[in-house]
Amino acid sequence: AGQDPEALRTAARAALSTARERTRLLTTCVDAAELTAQHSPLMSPLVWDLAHIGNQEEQWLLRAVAGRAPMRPEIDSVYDAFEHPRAERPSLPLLSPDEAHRYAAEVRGRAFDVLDTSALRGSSLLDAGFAFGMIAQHEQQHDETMLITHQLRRGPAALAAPEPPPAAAPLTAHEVLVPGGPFTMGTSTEPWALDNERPAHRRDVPAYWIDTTPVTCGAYLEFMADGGYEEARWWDGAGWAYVREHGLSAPLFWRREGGQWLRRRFGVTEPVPVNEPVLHVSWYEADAYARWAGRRLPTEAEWEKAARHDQDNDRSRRYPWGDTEPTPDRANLGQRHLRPAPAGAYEQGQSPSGVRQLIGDVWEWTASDFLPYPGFVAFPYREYSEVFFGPDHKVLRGGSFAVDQVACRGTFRNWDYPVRRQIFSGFRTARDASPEERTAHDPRPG
Ligand code: AVJ
Ligand code: FE
Repeated sequence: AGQDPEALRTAARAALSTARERTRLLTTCVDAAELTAQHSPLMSPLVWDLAHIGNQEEQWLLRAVAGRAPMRPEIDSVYDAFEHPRAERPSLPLLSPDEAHRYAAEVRGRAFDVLDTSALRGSSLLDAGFAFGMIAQHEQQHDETMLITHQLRRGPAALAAPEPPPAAAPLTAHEVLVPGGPFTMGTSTEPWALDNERPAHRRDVPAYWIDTTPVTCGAYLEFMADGGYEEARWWDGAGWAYVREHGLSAPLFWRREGGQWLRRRFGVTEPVPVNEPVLHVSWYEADAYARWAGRRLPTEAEWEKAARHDQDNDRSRRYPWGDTEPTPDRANLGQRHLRPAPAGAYEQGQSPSGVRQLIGDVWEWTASDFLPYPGFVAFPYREYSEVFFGPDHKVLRGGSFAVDQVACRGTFRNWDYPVRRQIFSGFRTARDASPEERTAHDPRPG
């Protein structure tokens, strides 16, 4: 989005409309009983997400931006995510599916009027259409959340999508060496970047090796077959306690039958696809696999440097392939496909050093806690990021097949508890470069 108000308006309208099409699909492909049911204590009823999407849009675009009076002040507390944990939401006086659809549509009509008449500058909320971009991202984040709910739902499939592309040209290497030295992490210029991605700052990252693709189900099966879940030495202490207590022995949605591993995916059971990035693993499982493989998870800075740093001119790109928006030949995003593409797909989307599938396919766990960047300022509300900073949450990067491009870029940061695995989470691994590799490849003089 440039600074021309008409171009900004067009971009904001498109982002909001794309989100709403997806929201409609996710909330009309099942009946009212399925929309109001709670399919897992970890998730809200789908109808809660729907009205919450409308309510956030009303609060930010109609009230904060346009100064309008609340349409239905009595529902604000019902749709406040901080007042009511997810497990509690089914017992709230929720709008019915019809009411929720109508409310969200009414808010949207008025939000488009605001967009058409707004100057899109003059305040940090309006500059570059930020509030509209933020609300489009918020809706897409809930569209991913709702897709997780669909994955957890029992019963026959309600959603279908074409298969992703196959693995492209064979990989020339399974890992690449990223030279040591500083790079610019985060952003101060990306117009719709959220508060936790800001500001841009220099980060020195010593040389390291990183996998060219996410870890596959086939590789993960080797860890399982080697007794990975039975040996404490691979696990973080808290992770070991957790897998023992809950008797975990495979990724979520996997089960073994007749000597074969199967997994359930959106209502369909299929053999575990060995070439596909492993999905639905917790941070603890990712961390244990990496240790078993003699490796480790990349830090968040290592992930971002691999995804963005252009060594030739010491510049950080918006995406691994450059600064242009994602296209279907570069990244698996937006629920276009309802699964990750096989490891090695999307050659067009690779980084200059040949690292693939950094954007899209699976969210990638990193070694890092979710912490503010130096100079962080909460904006526009503390509850988006600030209240989650600290050692309880680990950072995930790169986006999954389930998230739209408006809510995914080289700087985008997601976070969750290390036990979480209903999310579309996978990982890749890294390792330190040897002392010789460090000095040989550090571009700094002396
Ligand atoms: C950034 C994905 C962790 O879903 O809890 C949605 C996004 N924030 N509504 C979440 C979000 C407020 C958030 N994550
Ligand atoms: Fe929300």
